[in-house]
Amino acid sequence: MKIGIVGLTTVGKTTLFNLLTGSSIATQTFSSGKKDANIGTAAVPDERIDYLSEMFKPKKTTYAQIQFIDVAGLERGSGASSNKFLEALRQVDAVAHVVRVFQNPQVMHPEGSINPVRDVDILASELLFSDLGVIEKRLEKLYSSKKSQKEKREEIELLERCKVCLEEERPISSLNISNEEREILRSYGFLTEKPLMLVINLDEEQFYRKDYPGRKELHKYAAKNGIPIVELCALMEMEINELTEEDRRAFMKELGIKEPGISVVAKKAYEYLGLIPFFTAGEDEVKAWTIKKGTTAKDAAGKIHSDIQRGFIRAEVIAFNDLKESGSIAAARSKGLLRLEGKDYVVQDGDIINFRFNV
Ligand SMILES: Nc1nc2c(ncn2[C@@H]2O[C@H](COP(=O)(O)OP(=O)(O)OP(=O)(O)O)[C@@H](O)[C@H]2O)c(=O)[nH]1
Ligand SMILES: [Mg+2]
Repeated sequence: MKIGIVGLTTVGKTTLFNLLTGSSIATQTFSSGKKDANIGTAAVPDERIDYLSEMFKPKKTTYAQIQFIDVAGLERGSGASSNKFLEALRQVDAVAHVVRVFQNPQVMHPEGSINPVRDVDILASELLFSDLGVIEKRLEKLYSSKKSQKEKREEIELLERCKVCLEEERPISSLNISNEEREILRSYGFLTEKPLMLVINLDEEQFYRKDYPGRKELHKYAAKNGIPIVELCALMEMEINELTEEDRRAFMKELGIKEPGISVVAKKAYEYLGLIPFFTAGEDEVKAWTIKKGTTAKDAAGKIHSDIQRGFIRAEVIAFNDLKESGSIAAARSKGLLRLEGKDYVVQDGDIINFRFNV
């Protein structure tokens, strides 16, 4: 899974990127103006993987992974023209919009004050303009060629619909489009078509208080538009991350951070995108795989290898909690908790699966 990090300038995007991916890209109190994207990968913590790893003592343990792409900050009114760097985000699965609410007199807020709903709106328009720019360019090309006008009628009509939608200041995600149309749009990677989540960047004091200017309005806005919100303190958490494991735990407890930022962001993203993990476990490797909710055993097998999908015979399945309670695969088997499932079985969150296949 790929998540793009966007936001106004100096809101803490790169700080968040560092926190999530364990990178140490330099941050400054002024806009970096850096136009090339930072790309990094985060392992999604999962206690179940830790547990399985203890049990199977594999040579390798692989957590689910999320790739994060951090781009330069957007400014009000920069419009389609200066948004070339947004190209790096065309193929992400979701967009995380970082919104500043932290107070920091050393860092200027591009709008001069803390107002999260306003900032969410500004960013939404910038993404809108960016998509509009892409559409206008493409339409111009299609209209200028008589031949493609005939051949690409469907595409032209669809783009015209998207254009009207954007001109009415609505995201493309609000359009009712068929699966086929979605396929046509895919290559464009429209930013307003992507699922959006908000990451609110708090300071320590706001974090303790669990409040900040504009919180109520923001939550109301997000609820109305069905946008998930994550609230965290990127800078504080990043600093804690530089400590030893033991100190880190102590600090997190003291500061009331229940879960590390990557966990919170990953959970929200999984839930929002309708994704779940399943596991494979053995002496060689314990590994988390990510699938869409509702995926059948045979399709899940295809995640691992197309041969396993093609030659699928059965799936040997055990729910994580059943295995944990039994203590071992053998004990679970004798209790009848190890099930044999066919190709249409719908894989559940936390299933541990051994695929039987024939090539
Ligand atoms: N107090 C406080 N300062 C923060 C926090 N997050 C970021 N900052 C500071 O804000 C400044 C900008 O942070 P960056 O992470 O570089 O922001 P950015 O959004 O990547 O900035 P651009 O890429 O230039 O748009 C740095 O000086 C950070 O230390 C926070 O949670 N609290
Ligand atoms: Mg940055």
